[in-house]
Amino acid sequence: MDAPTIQNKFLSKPNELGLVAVGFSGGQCKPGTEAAPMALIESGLVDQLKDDLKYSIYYDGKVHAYGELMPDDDPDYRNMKKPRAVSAVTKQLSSQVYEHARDGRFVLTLGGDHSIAIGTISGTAKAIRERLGRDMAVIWVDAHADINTPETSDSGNIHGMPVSFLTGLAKESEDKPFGWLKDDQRISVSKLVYIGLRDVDRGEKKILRDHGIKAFSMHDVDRHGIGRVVDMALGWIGRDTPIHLSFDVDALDPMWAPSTGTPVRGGLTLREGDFIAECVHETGNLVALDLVEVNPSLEEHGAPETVRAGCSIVRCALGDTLL
Ligand SMILES: [Mn+2]
Repeated sequence: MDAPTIQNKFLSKPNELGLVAVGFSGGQCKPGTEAAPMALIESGLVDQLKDDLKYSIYYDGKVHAYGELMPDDDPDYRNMKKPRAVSAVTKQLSSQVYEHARDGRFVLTLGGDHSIAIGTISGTAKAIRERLGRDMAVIWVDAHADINTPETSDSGNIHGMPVSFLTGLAKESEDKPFGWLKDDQRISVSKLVYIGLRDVDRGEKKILRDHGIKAFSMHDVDRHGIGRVVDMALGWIGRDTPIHLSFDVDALDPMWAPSTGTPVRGGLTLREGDFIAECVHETGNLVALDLVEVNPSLEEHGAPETVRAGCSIVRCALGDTLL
């Protein structure tokens, strides 16, 4: 492997990579995703990014569990489970990601469950606004839309709600959980595009329709093929827009990524997942990537398949090529 040849349009230090390892699983109920960052790193991911793809890695060497931020008491609020814990973690993560992005580096965040995207995307969006004076787009690759408001959610698990907070469909006053999230940290629903959806709640379908949010489900992947779908997704957000890619490993079919908390059959192949990441890299517009919902405890022998799939997605998004 060699250093990427694609010129990045929006990073001032494109060969620098800020890595944030988030060992937090409080946005849902199954323990295990907090172990994913270490499993990914131990499988050699960071060494590959450094030695093969020639990135300078900026990493504090820690998997952050944010134990010091956990409240003693965290009763449900607006139907949300662990609202104060998730709010405190994502607020802290937002500033960690912001610091890397403000310095003009790429930011890679290894989760953790998908609630952490409230932190990562808010951090990148704010930094990109400050550095470049422009809005960022988000490509959300997932089996689920994760756009429930607290009120439309059946489960109350916040990993099903991050997009509603990030787009401002759900808001809170200053003194309440997620009240820290401000408009300069949010994204527009018109700059959001989904790929891979196949398990969308009824309330979420209404939200997607009512706000005209662009979404490519597995039906669209079947109809058009992944190549056309990625073209259409990139066309929708515009060819000259910074992109934050938030990749939930459950977008992949459980055949390729079985170790995840909410697997849904009928998903992307590993090649289709890699292809999305490759194409987004090729735009030269990618400024940040999340890889979330790998759960090593749900597969015997520490989830080798799912960890390998996750590593592959990350390498592709960072410029690895087949030839
Ligand atoms: Mn998700």
